Amino acid sequence: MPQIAGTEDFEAHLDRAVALDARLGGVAQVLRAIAVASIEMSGLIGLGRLYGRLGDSRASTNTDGDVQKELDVLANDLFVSAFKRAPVAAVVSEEMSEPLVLDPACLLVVAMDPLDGSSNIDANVSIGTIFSILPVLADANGAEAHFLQPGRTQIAAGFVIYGPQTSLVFALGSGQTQIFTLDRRAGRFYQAVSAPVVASECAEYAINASNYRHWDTPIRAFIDDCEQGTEGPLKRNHNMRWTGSLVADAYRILLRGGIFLYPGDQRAGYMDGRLRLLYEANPVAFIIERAGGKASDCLRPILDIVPSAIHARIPLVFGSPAAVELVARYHSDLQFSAEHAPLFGKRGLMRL
Ligand code: AFP
Repeated sequence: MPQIAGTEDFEAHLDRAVALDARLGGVAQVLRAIAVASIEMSGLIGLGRLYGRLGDSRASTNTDGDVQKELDVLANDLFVSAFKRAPVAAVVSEEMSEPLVLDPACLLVVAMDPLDGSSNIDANVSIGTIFSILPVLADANGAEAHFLQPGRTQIAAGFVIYGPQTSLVFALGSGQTQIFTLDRRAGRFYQAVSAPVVASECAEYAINASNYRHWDTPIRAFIDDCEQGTEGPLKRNHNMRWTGSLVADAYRILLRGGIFLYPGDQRAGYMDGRLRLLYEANPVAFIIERAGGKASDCLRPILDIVPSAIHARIPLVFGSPAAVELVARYHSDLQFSAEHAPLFGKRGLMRL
């Protein structure tokens, strides 16, 4: 089967970007390192149990307090090794409690979730590597300071999804989002979708509905309205998808629209939701915004938020702009939220 004629390969794409803006030279080297490491990751994941018990839990836990899976640690080591061969000053990872300093003379830092969705490894569901590339701060007081910048300062960001296809989804510099897919026969990534645009409207929502009883009223009201379909105030039927893998939901929304919600809720430790600002919300927000979508913490644009700590959590809502704006209205206008909630009569504004 020949490669689809005319599709640009990843190397040529980066060369062209650097030719247009020489300042992107260092970032291009980091992206090349991510691509090479992800090809190795893709091969290991593709073997599944033939490679080993990748989904087995280890005695160790990560910053989440989550038990680490074999593949979490393997992925972290693999990408850290890759960044040692690239112009990277320091790395923050979900699998490491502190920043890892590599070459302090370099001008870039990388925050990553080396393997997101690891609870899906043994279920053979798409999982991913999520990355955020930031410029170092000239006056930083310690390695951590470089990472406490709002996501709008990212120079490049995105994720690799290890699914039926292994695809590298990223935005670089001021460019639009790009999707490059791995041709295993050649061992190279080729452009699959140039500048995808997130559909402005949304007929599909992604949320873990088992947490309904823990949600605040605005989220309940929005989901209730989605479930009311054409009989409700949104006047359209909705479908629901929840893969339990951020990169899989993000990839689907990038290509067919929809809205993803992981709000804060009343469970212990979930006041700010489950997802991390630095290496999950910011990279996803970066590629979604560059594709015409929106990303918020239910109210504020994700990319404007200054992280309070390197592993800080943040509520995350992203996807079709009209839907993200509507969720913000349910939060900013509680009267609107209350009047919209068809079950308003059965509950007050705030949960008892
Ligand atoms: P794991 O890496 O522990 O599998 O978590 C995946 C994730 O961070 C993100 O990819 C999913 O969207 C979200 O958690 C799923 O969370 P719930 O298991 O609470 O639905």
